[in-house]
Amino acid sequence: MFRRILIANRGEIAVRVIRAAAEMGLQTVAVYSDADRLALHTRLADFAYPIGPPPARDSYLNVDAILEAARMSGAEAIHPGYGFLAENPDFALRVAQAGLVFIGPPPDAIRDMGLKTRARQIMKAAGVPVTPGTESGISDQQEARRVAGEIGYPVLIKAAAGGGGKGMRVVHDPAELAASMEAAQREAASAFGDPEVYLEKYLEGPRHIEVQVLADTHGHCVHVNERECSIQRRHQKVIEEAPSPVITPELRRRLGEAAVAAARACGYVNAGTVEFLLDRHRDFYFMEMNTRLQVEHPVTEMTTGLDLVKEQIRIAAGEPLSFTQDEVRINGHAVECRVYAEDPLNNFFPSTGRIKYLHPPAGPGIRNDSGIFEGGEVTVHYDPLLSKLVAWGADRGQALERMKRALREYHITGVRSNIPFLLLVMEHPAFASGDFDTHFIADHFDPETLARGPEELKVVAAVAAALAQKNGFQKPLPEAAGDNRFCPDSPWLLAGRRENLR
Ligand code: MV4
Repeated sequence: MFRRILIANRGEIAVRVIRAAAEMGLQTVAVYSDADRLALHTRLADFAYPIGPPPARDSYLNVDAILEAARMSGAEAIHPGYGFLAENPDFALRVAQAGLVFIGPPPDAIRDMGLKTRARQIMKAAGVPVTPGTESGISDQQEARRVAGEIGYPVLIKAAAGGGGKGMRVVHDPAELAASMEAAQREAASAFGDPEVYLEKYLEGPRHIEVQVLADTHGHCVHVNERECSIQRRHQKVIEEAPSPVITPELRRRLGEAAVAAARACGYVNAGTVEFLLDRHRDFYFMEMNTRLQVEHPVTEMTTGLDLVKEQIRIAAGEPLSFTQDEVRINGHAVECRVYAEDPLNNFFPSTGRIKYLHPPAGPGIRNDSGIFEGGEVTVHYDPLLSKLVAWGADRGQALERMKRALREYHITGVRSNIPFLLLVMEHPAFASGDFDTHFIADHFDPETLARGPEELKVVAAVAAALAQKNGFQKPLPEAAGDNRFCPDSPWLLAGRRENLR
């Protein structure tokens, strides 16, 4: 086992990795940009090295600075977290060339799964179901027209170097094909530096189901169940849960076997995720393989009892998996909300600023993986994720009740957050019933309606005004609604009490 590892990341995931390493008795090395001198990960690690100015390309993407910090600190391995360098095969290679261990998959697996057409070739050859479509890039209009005719409309144009929805175009009619293909190629070229696109049959209203796999260096590979990730907004996941409300034990076994076959087919080692689309007939198709620890890994941890980061570190250190497929269980249900610094009343525009007041939720069944603190700043430089709020329950109903309770407890001022929006989703009958697909948010939440704000807010504002009038304005009003630290009889606080709203 390693003695010391470096975490090439920031925010909640750097904190998450530091905690796993600390529990294993390992020393931790943080790297930080000038913007993160006082950040949580910088303070929690045993050692911390500055790696450059705030923009990620000058710091968290600066391979030379990170490798130099590893050398100076005496770290033996590097955990990349997610984002930044996590799925960069050249970084994984550089780490190995520096005589260090990359806590992640082999560079070839990262490269192969990063090329979506190559991934489809490998999966098809391994007998993993893929959506009807092409396994190589398409360059000219004639070929596109011919292939789309064979597959049958609607078809989806995807970027070969892509993923995450960029460069994607749905085509319903042959007349739209040429223009859509040019647009997709342009978008792919600017987003990925590669204009290559390919075609797939477009599945309407699929669910996004992904399977977590773990593979060691001794040839063992297991799956540790699925996550339901259909609740997303513009290809950004918002709510994830485990298990999926629609997966039966029989379907879970088949999905799991397909995921393990996918991992084996690309020579996978370490933790990875195989994403599938599930159609209305409960048929599933390989979509992508993510060669990193995922943001939503906690819902798997809460329902299996595993610590996926510790498993990653043990695998990287050459240890065999300590359990077999038969020993994997599901205990209860877990749901995760991604709490973002964005304004649901303003088309989810990112919200930056200093966090003036923070009261994170806690209590039975609640886990809040967070990288923020009171006095900390949310900047334009990094991802606007504030924290990942996870609720566990003996069943889905209890997990959802706990999540709603925790969202109502969660107070943050200084930046806007999507917490009110998350509550609206939690309270939606279609979400509660489990009957939803990847279009859920687009279908049920109109940005203009959201921008008008909830009706209750108007009632709360009217009651607050009346109470302020009645009590007189003896106390200075807090600077923002909800900031009641120094104003226990704030009209906002009083108006929020049920008895005053009756
Ligand atoms: C699809 C699809 C329907 N049919 N592929 C979106 C992100 C990228 N990873 C692939 N995506 C999709 N691929 C076929 N053949 C629908 C989507 C899709 C989607 C997938 C997962 C989660 C949310 C989504 C929202 C819209 C479209």
